[in-house]
Amino acid sequence: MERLPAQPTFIKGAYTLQQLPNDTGVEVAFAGRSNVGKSSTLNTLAGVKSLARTSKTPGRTQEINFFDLGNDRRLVDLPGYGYAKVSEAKQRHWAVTLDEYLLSRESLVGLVLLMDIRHPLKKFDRNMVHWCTHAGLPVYIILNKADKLSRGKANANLLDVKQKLDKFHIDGIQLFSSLNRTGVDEALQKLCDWLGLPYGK
Ligand SMILES: Nc1nc2c(ncn2[C@@H]2O[C@H](COP(=O)(O)OP(=O)(O)OP(=O)(O)O)[C@@H](O)[C@H]2O)c(=O)[nH]1
Ligand SMILES: [Mg+2]
Repeated sequence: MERLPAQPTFIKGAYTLQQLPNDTGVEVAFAGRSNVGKSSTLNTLAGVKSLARTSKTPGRTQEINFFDLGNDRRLVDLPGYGYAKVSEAKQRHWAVTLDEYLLSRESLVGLVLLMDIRHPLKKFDRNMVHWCTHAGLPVYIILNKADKLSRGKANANLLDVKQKLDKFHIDGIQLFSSLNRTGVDEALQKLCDWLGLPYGK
Protein backbone atom coordinates (compact mmCIF):
# COMPACT_ATOMS: atom_id res chain seq x y z
CA MET A 1 0.00 0.00 0.00
CA GLU A 2 1.43 3.38 -0.99
CA ARG A 3 -0.81 5.73 0.91
CA LEU A 4 -3.83 5.88 3.17
CA PRO A 5 -7.01 4.62 1.52
CA ALA A 6 -8.77 7.90 2.36
CA GLN A 7 -7.48 11.26 1.14
CA PRO A 8 -7.07 13.70 4.02
CA THR A 9 -8.14 17.32 3.78
CA PHE A 10 -7.18 20.13 6.13
CA ILE A 11 -9.90 20.97 8.66
CA LYS A 12 -8.39 23.64 10.87
CA GLY A 13 -5.51 24.69 13.06
CA ALA A 14 -6.19 25.12 16.77
CA TYR A 15 -4.13 27.39 18.99
CA THR A 16 -6.23 26.79 22.10
CA LEU A 17 -8.24 23.83 23.33
CA GLN A 18 -11.45 25.76 22.75
CA GLN A 19 -10.69 25.69 19.04
CA LEU A 20 -10.46 21.91 18.70
CA PRO A 21 -12.93 20.19 16.36
CA ASN A 22 -15.69 18.10 17.96
CA ASP A 23 -14.33 15.26 20.06
CA THR A 24 -16.18 12.45 18.26
CA GLY A 25 -15.04 9.52 16.13
CA VAL A 26 -11.34 8.58 16.09
CA GLU A 27 -8.07 10.43 15.59
CA VAL A 28 -4.35 9.65 15.59
CA ALA A 29 -1.82 12.35 16.48
CA PHE A 30 1.83 12.80 15.45
CA ALA A 31 4.09 14.07 18.21
CA GLY A 32 7.81 14.62 18.60
CA ARG A 33 10.55 17.15 19.02
CA SER A 34 10.79 20.03 16.63
CA ASN A 35 12.16 19.19 13.17
CA VAL A 36 11.98 15.36 13.51
CA GLY A 37 9.71 15.22 10.47
CA LYS A 38 6.16 14.96 11.83
CA SER A 39 4.60 17.00 9.03
CA SER A 40 6.70 15.29 6.33
CA THR A 41 5.74 11.84 7.60
CA LEU A 42 2.07 12.77 7.62
CA ASN A 43 2.35 13.99 4.03
CA THR A 44 4.14 10.81 2.93
CA LEU A 45 1.53 8.56 4.53
CA ALA A 46 -1.30 10.66 3.11
CA GLY A 47 0.31 10.61 -0.33
CA VAL A 48 -0.14 14.39 -0.60
CA LYS A 49 3.09 16.39 -0.92
CA SER A 50 2.15 19.62 0.78
CA LEU A 51 -0.80 18.72 2.97
CA ALA A 52 0.95 19.65 6.22
CA ARG A 53 3.48 22.47 5.98
CA THR A 54 7.08 21.38 6.41
CA SER A 55 10.27 23.37 6.78
CA LYS A 56 14.03 23.17 7.16
CA THR A 57 13.68 25.60 10.05
CA PRO A 58 12.45 24.03 13.28
CA GLY A 59 9.26 25.38 14.80
CA ARG A 60 7.28 25.32 11.56
CA THR A 61 4.05 23.86 12.95
CA GLN A 62 2.66 26.36 15.43
CA GLU A 63 -0.87 25.05 15.83
CA ILE A 64 -2.55 21.72 16.35
CA ASN A 65 -3.51 20.93 12.77
CA PHE A 66 -6.41 18.61 12.05
CA PHE A 67 -6.93 16.63 8.84
CA ASP A 68 -10.19 14.97 7.93
CA LEU A 69 -10.19 11.43 6.53
CA GLY A 70 -13.96 11.19 6.26
CA ASN A 71 -16.38 9.26 8.46
CA ASP A 72 -15.24 11.09 11.59
CA ARG A 73 -11.63 9.95 11.29
CA ARG A 74 -8.80 12.46 11.68
CA LEU A 75 -5.03 12.85 11.63
CA VAL A 76 -3.45 15.45 13.89
CA ASP A 77 -0.13 17.23 13.32
CA LEU A 78 1.15 18.54 16.64
CA PRO A 79 3.61 21.41 17.05
CA GLY A 80 7.17 20.31 17.74
CA TYR A 81 8.59 20.36 21.20
CA GLY A 82 11.82 21.91 22.36
CA TYR A 83 12.71 24.52 19.82
CA ALA A 84 14.73 27.08 21.75
CA LYS A 85 13.96 30.03 19.50
CA VAL A 86 10.26 29.85 20.25
CA SER A 87 9.61 32.21 23.16
CA GLU A 88 9.42 30.74 26.64
CA ALA A 89 5.85 31.89 27.06
CA LYS A 90 4.85 30.14 23.85
CA GLN A 91 6.68 26.95 24.84
CA ARG A 92 4.83 26.95 28.14
CA HIS A 93 1.54 27.52 26.35
CA TRP A 94 2.23 24.49 24.14
CA ALA A 95 3.35 22.28 26.98
CA VAL A 96 0.11 22.96 28.86
CA THR A 97 -2.07 22.72 25.74
CA LEU A 98 -0.44 19.48 24.62
CA ASP A 99 -0.84 17.94 28.09
CA GLU A 100 -4.47 18.92 28.21
CA TYR A 101 -5.09 17.65 24.70
CA LEU A 102 -3.52 14.26 25.46
CA LEU A 103 -5.34 14.00 28.77
CA SER A 104 -8.80 14.95 27.70
CA ARG A 105 -9.17 13.99 24.06
CA GLU A 106 -11.59 11.06 23.97
CA SER A 107 -11.34 10.44 20.24
CA LEU A 108 -7.53 10.08 20.40
CA VAL A 109 -6.92 6.36 19.86
CA GLY A 110 -3.16 6.44 19.49
CA LEU A 111 -0.06 8.60 19.41
CA VAL A 112 2.67 8.26 16.82
CA LEU A 113 5.85 9.47 18.51
CA LEU A 114 8.57 10.42 16.06
CA MET A 115 12.25 10.60 16.87
CA ASP A 116 15.27 11.37 14.74
CA ILE A 117 17.02 7.99 14.46
CA ARG A 118 20.35 9.74 15.01
CA HIS A 119 19.23 11.25 18.33
CA PRO A 120 16.55 9.00 19.85
CA LEU A 121 15.13 9.01 23.37
CA LYS A 122 15.73 12.59 24.39
CA LYS A 123 14.10 13.74 27.59
CA PHE A 124 10.89 14.79 25.84
CA ASP A 125 10.61 11.34 24.20
CA ARG A 126 11.14 9.48 27.45
CA ASN A 127 8.57 11.64 29.21
CA MET A 128 6.08 11.06 26.45
CA VAL A 129 6.50 7.27 26.43
CA HIS A 130 6.29 7.24 30.20
CA TRP A 131 3.20 9.39 30.25
CA CYS A 132 1.38 7.45 27.52
CA THR A 133 1.97 4.06 29.08
CA HIS A 134 0.69 5.35 32.43
CA ALA A 135 -2.31 7.05 30.87
CA GLY A 136 -3.12 3.95 28.83
CA LEU A 137 -2.75 5.79 25.53
CA PRO A 138 -1.22 3.48 22.89
CA VAL A 139 2.06 4.89 21.62
CA TYR A 140 3.80 3.82 18.42
CA ILE A 141 7.36 4.90 17.73
CA ILE A 142 8.75 5.95 14.39
CA LEU A 143 12.51 6.34 14.12
CA ASN A 144 12.61 8.83 11.29
CA LYS A 145 15.24 9.92 8.78
CA ALA A 146 16.54 6.34 8.53
CA ASP A 147 18.08 7.38 5.19
CA LYS A 148 20.68 9.33 7.15
CA LEU A 149 22.27 6.11 8.43
CA SER A 150 23.51 2.91 6.83
CA ARG A 151 21.05 0.04 7.02
CA GLY A 152 23.22 -1.73 9.58
CA LYS A 153 23.53 1.30 11.83
CA ALA A 154 19.79 2.06 11.54
CA ASN A 155 18.88 -1.47 12.57
CA ALA A 156 21.36 -1.35 15.45
CA ASN A 157 19.75 1.87 16.70
CA LEU A 158 16.29 0.33 16.34
CA LEU A 159 17.33 -2.63 18.47
CA ASP A 160 18.94 -0.35 21.03
CA VAL A 161 15.83 1.84 21.44
CA LYS A 162 13.65 -1.28 21.61
CA GLN A 163 15.75 -2.67 24.42
CA LYS A 164 15.78 0.61 26.32
CA LEU A 165 11.98 0.73 26.19
CA ASP A 166 11.62 -2.91 27.11
CA LYS A 167 9.73 -2.29 30.31
CA PHE A 168 7.26 0.08 28.69
CA HIS A 169 4.19 -1.15 26.88
CA ILE A 170 4.77 0.49 23.55
CA ASP A 171 2.52 -0.50 20.67
CA GLY A 172 5.39 -0.97 18.26
CA ILE A 173 8.49 0.65 16.82
CA GLN A 174 9.85 0.93 13.31
CA LEU A 175 12.29 2.69 10.98
CA PHE A 176 10.96 5.30 8.59
CA SER A 177 12.12 7.61 5.84
CA SER A 178 10.12 9.91 3.63
CA LEU A 179 13.15 10.19 1.39
CA ASN A 180 13.56 6.53 0.40
CA ARG A 181 10.16 5.35 1.69
CA THR A 182 11.56 2.93 4.25
CA GLY A 183 8.77 1.64 6.47
CA VAL A 184 5.87 3.33 4.68
CA ASP A 185 3.88 0.13 4.40
CA GLU A 186 4.44 -0.82 8.02
CA ALA A 187 3.32 2.62 9.24
CA LEU A 188 0.23 2.56 7.03
CA GLN A 189 -0.75 -0.79 8.49
CA LYS A 190 -0.60 0.67 11.99
CA LEU A 191 -2.59 3.76 11.05
CA CYS A 192 -5.28 1.74 9.29
CA ASP A 193 -5.49 -0.54 12.29
CA TRP A 194 -5.95 2.36 14.71
CA LEU A 195 -8.35 4.29 12.49
CA GLY A 196 -10.43 1.31 11.42
CA LEU A 197 -9.58 1.79 7.76
CA PRO A 198 -9.21 -1.10 5.30
CA TYR A 199 -5.62 -2.10 4.72
CA GLY A 200 -4.65 -3.70 1.44
CA LYS A 201 -1.33 -4.23 -0.29
N1 LIG B 1 16.67 13.04 5.28
C1 LIG B 1 15.40 13.16 5.67
N2 LIG B 1 14.91 14.38 5.99
C2 LIG B 1 13.62 14.45 6.40
C3 LIG B 1 12.79 13.30 6.52
N3 LIG B 1 11.58 13.71 7.00
C4 LIG B 1 11.66 15.05 7.15
N4 LIG B 1 12.88 15.51 6.80
C5 LIG B 1 13.35 16.93 6.81
O1 LIG B 1 13.34 17.40 8.14
C6 LIG B 1 12.98 18.78 8.17
C7 LIG B 1 11.80 18.99 9.11
O2 LIG B 1 10.66 18.36 8.60
P1 LIG B 1 9.19 18.70 9.13
O3 LIG B 1 8.29 17.64 8.57
O4 LIG B 1 8.84 20.12 8.86
O5 LIG B 1 9.39 18.46 10.71
P2 LIG B 1 8.36 18.69 11.90
O6 LIG B 1 8.63 17.64 12.89
O7 LIG B 1 6.97 18.78 11.38
O8 LIG B 1 8.86 20.10 12.45
P3 LIG B 1 8.07 21.18 13.36
O9 LIG B 1 6.73 21.39 12.75
O10 LIG B 1 8.95 22.37 13.29
O11 LIG B 1 8.02 20.59 14.71
C8 LIG B 1 12.69 19.18 6.73
O12 LIG B 1 13.84 19.78 6.20
C9 LIG B 1 12.41 17.85 6.05
O13 LIG B 1 12.69 17.85 4.68
C10 LIG B 1 13.34 12.02 6.16
O14 LIG B 1 12.72 10.95 6.25
N5 LIG B 1 14.66 12.02 5.77
MG1 LIG C 1 5.57 20.25 11.59
